[in-house]
Amino acid sequence: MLSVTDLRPLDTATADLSRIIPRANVDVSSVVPVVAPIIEQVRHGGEQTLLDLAERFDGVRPPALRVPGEGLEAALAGLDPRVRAALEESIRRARLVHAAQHPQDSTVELGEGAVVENHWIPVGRVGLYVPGGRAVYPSSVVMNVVPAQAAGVGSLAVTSPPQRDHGGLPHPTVLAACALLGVDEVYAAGGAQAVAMLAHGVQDDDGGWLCAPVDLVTGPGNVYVAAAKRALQGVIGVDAEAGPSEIAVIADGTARADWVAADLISQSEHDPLAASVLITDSEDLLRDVLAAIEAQVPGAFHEDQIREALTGPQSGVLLVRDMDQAVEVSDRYATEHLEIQTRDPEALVGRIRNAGAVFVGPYAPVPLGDYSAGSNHVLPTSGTARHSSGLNTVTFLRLQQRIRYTETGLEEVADGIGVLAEDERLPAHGAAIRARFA
Ligand code: HSO
Ligand code: ZN
Repeated sequence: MLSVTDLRPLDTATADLSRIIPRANVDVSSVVPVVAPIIEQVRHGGEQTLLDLAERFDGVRPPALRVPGEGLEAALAGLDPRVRAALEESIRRARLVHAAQHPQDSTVELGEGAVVENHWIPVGRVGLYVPGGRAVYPSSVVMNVVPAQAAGVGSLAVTSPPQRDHGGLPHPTVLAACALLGVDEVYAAGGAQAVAMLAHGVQDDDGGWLCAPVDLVTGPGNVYVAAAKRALQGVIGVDAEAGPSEIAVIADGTARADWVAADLISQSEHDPLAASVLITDSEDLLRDVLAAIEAQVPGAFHEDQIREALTGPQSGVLLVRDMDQAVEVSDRYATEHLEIQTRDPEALVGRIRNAGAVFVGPYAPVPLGDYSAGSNHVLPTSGTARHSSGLNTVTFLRLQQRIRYTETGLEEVADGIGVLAEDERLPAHGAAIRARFA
């Protein structure tokens, strides 16, 4: 099912790999003009506008935009106890990992009377988007809410598409996860309209806020959600774009072919555009993985979607000379998830620079991170791991510097500032310093 590209003869250090490395053709910018009128509509509309849009795009009219407290409690009461226990364990692990990500404030003394402090301050109000179209992801509630709470965000709104089968409310397990996490502000809105709602807010008839505007919107979504986040960037902050799932596996001849196949298939069930890439130096493993895929896919729950994803241009096998070339290619690909299934994974892991998350060894498959490792599953896709991180506690913090200088401290650098200000032809800058010593 996977196509094979032989990179062994290629000098991958210098070659242009952009056409060789498998990649989905998702063009978010082309969708921005499609979502622009929806954003405008929401900006000038109210609750009814959002309910109209839900009816049009989600095929159901929610009873109200905001899910009432009783709706959250009922969802939690109706939650399967096994699901509840599993969610609680995911939350417990994620809280431990995300608490450890909180940076320390610091104070730096640069001389007598010269101090700069670094303070980490939580974002005031955030909006968390939880998808609910092709699939419903209560696990994404955990992955969005936990880092925001670990950062100390005071005001937090979750929005998720209304479900036809659930009377126009978001999925009950999504609601139950919100309740478990202590989130009581939940909206039945999805798509571009939900992002617009969070960015511009929604007023009631008396001019009060039904949904107050947020400062930052995070969370994965489809291409319309991504386009709306792009269009509204500036009005709000946004996290890195998380597109269709990607998995790359670096494996050698010692890897278990059936496990590698299972992991590649696991992410392909998310989306027909999901990417599964095997990077290997072993023709034997390659043959065995392809055979294992052929054996495992027939009868799979999402068989059609898996086939489409595995045969798409975004998926494939890259045959490399050795593990050095594997690392080089993997870094250029900059995958969302990277698994290392080799004889000595530790020898490679420190050399990987570009990957949203690295799963080390045969007992750390990607679905572990999707649910219960404690790590976050909202990760950068489409090569953006070169410059961006997955969702984490720092996503919800801002660094504020406090500058405390006394007369003595300022005097010490006054001449230097005057010289630099002259050099930049900004004499008023120098004058503001000199005035204090006149
Ligand atoms: N693998 C997805 C996250 C997820 N998996 C949620 C299962 N549920 C992110 O790429
Ligand atoms: Zn997944």
